[in-house]
Amino acid sequence: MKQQAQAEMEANPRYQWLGELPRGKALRVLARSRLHVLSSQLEGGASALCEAIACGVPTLASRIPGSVGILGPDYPGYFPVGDTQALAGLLYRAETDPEFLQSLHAWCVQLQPLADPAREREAWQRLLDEMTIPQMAGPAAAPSSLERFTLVEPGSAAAAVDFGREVRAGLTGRPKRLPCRFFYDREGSRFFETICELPEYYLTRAEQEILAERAGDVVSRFPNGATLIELGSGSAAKTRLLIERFLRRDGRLRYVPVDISRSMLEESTRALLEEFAGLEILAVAGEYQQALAHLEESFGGPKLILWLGSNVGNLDRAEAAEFLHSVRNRMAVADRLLVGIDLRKNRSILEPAYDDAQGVTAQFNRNILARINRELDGQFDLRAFPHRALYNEGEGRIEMYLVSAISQTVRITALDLVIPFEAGEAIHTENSYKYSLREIGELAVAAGLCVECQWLDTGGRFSLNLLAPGF
Ligand code: AVJ
Repeated sequence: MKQQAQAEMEANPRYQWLGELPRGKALRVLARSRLHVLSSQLEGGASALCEAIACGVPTLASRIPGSVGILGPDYPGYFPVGDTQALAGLLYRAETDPEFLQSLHAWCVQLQPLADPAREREAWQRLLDEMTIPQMAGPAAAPSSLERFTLVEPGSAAAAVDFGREVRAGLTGRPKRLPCRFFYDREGSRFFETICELPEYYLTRAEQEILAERAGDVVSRFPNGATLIELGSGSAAKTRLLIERFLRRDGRLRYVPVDISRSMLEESTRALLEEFAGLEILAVAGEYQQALAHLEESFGGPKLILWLGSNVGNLDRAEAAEFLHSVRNRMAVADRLLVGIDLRKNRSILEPAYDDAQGVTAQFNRNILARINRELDGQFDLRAFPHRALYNEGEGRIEMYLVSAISQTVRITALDLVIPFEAGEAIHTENSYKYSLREIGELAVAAGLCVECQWLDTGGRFSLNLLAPGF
C-alpha cells in the first residue's frame, strides 16, 4: 500500500501520503482539514468519525451501519461501500459546491455535543465508578488515600429529574408537602451539622455519650476482619469512636458509608482516610434503597450496619419496620444492626430541639425552598415562610412546616408552575418519629429482628440498640 501511495504521489500533485502518524499529529492534520473521508468497508471507523465531529470537520462516509448509527440515515455525505466513482463524485462536489460542503458541515456541528470530550470523560468515569469493586489493601504496601477510596453513585442521573418531579407533586397536592430527603444538598448538610451542635438539639450528644461508653463493647462482639457499613453517615463524627476501636484491635477496617449528600461523603471520608492509614472506604452516594444492594456484597467477615442519629425517625412506623425488614433480609446470622433511636419525651424538651433559639433549624428547613430557587429557578421569598415545629403527641412525632405568612403566589420557572398560597397555609416538610422502649421492641419484632442490647444515655433521652436477625 505504501508503494502504491508513493507512486500516486509522484504522478498526482494533489495527493500526499503522510504515512503512519502518532495520534496527536493525526488529530492536528484532521483539525486543519476541510473534509474527512471514512472509506471503511467493515465496522471500525466510529472513533475516526467521532474525532472528526469533535474537531468540527465534516466526513464523507461509506454507508456502513457503524457510520449510519452516528450520522443518521439521511446524512447527505454517504457513498456506497467500495464505490470509488461515487466517492470521487462527492469529493468533486464538496470542492466545487460550497453549499454542499456547508450542509455537511452544519450536519456534523449539530452532532458535536455527542463527541464532547468532557462529556465522554464523565460518562467513562461514571461507568468505571459503577463497576469498581474494592480490593483489600495488600499487606506490605502503604496505599495512598486515593487507593483506599472508592465512590459509587448509583442513582445520580435520576436524582435531578426526581427533585423536580417531587417538588411538582408535593406543591400541587393538598396539603402541600416536600420530602425531607431534599434537605440535604451541600448547604442543607452544613446546616444540619450546625444543628447537631446546638444546645437544644440533645440527640447527637446523647448518642455520642452512649457510643463513647459502649464502642468497646460493640467491637468486642465482632471477629477480626468485620466490615462497618453506615446508613446516612453524614459527617461520620460518631462513627470515629467505632472506627478507632476496630483499628486499634485489627489494624485495618473496611468502612462503607452511605449518604444522600455526595459532598458530605467526600469531605468526611477524605478526613478519615488521612487520619487512619488502615482504613479502606467504599462510599455510596445515594438513597437507602440503592444502598441495600451493597449490603448483599460479600466483604468476607461479618457486617456491622450502623443507622445512627435517629434517622429512622423520618420514616413512619410502618415504613421503618418495612425498611428494617429489607435490611434484615440481607443480613447473615453473625451480622448486627446498631440503630440510634430518639425516645418519646415531654414536648418542652422536644419542641425547642426542633425550633432553636438561634434559628438554625429554621434555616435548615427553609433551605429546601432555597434549593428550589437555586436548582429549579424558583422565586420563593424565604422571609415569607416562617418555620414551625410541633410535637404531635398522639403520633409521637415532631412535625415541621413552612407556613406562608401571607397570601401569595410563587413561580417555579423550570417547572413552568405557579403555586398559590393562602395566608397561614403550610408546607409539611418533615416528620421525626420518637419511640418508647416498647415501641422499639415492637419495631424490631415487626422487622424480624431482636434487640440484643439496648443502652440509654444518662439523661434517658436517647437509645442505642444492637439488633440481631431473629428466627
Ligand atoms: C437527621 C432525621 C435525625 O429528625 O432529628 C433535625 C433531622 N430535622 N432538626 C431529626 C432534623 C430538624 C434529624 N434526623
